[in-house]
Amino acid sequence: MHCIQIVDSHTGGEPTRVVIGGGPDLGTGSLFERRSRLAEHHDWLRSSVIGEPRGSDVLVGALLCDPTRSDAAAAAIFFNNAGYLNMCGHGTIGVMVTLAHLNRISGGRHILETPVGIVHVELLDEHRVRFNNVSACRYRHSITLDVPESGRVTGDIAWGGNWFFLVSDHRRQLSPDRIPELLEFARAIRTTLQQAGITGRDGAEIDHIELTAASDSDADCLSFVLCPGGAWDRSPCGTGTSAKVACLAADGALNPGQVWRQQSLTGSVFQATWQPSPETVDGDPMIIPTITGSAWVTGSGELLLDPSDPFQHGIEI
Ligand code: PYC
Repeated sequence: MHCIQIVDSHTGGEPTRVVIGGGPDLGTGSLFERRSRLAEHHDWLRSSVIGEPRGSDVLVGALLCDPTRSDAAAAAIFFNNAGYLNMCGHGTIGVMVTLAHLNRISGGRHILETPVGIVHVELLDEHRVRFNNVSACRYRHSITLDVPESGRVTGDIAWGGNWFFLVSDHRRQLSPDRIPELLEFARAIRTTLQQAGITGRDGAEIDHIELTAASDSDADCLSFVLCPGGAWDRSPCGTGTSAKVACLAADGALNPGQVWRQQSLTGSVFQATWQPSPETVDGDPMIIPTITGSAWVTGSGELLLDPSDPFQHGIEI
């Protein structure tokens, strides 16, 4: 029997399952290299932890790894039902609250390593976390798409730690009773992007679709994010909020330091600000988004992988 030790949490309703023991030995090297090793040789961990019957399409996993930097509190590789994420904002908040729950960190500033770079994080209290995300930018402005059976939409392509297509002219109500329709629409947008060969920089797949609308609460924006594996993000999506802020910054619609509050369909809110980044990409300016949100630990325990169980590594159909 193989045992995997986990701690579960949710950030604004979006679950994170942190693997704290029982994972494979990924050897040494950068986190990016270790993520490739995990994907190529040990994908059973992802499918066992996230797949049914133990997990669900909504769940995001985070494998805790030894950091390469001596000043980093931890390193994490994020994954979901479809594969491996570059960065995960709600997951970062979940990892930090989990580390605090385990008494591995105390309040204050910490460094978290991710496969796409260093994230500076501050544990504000038992539940609240603020982090400076990896540098973000808008890549393309006002791309027009003809989405079969849905009509014409215009959106921006932006990097917020993952690739996003952000649409605000969708003529749809963002409300919980419309979720099946929103999922279908967002999936159709993603398929249209793929069929048209529209990508992020260097041909990167745009695997997150973000629909935004004005909020009737005190938030600045309501958002609905389709994740790569087909689920919608119950949180406002940390990388999605970063991508949105990068577009606002590029439009001159949000000043450095000005607060932006983005709300998900569950009602949870992330607060964001931005500052200029010293990094540029192909001569384009980048920003550093700062995201604040809260997480709660919901459980801890062991997953048991019994070699006699035909679904010990999850159901793969
Ligand atoms: O918070 O960045 C995020 C995220 C990505 C996918 C699910 N959540």
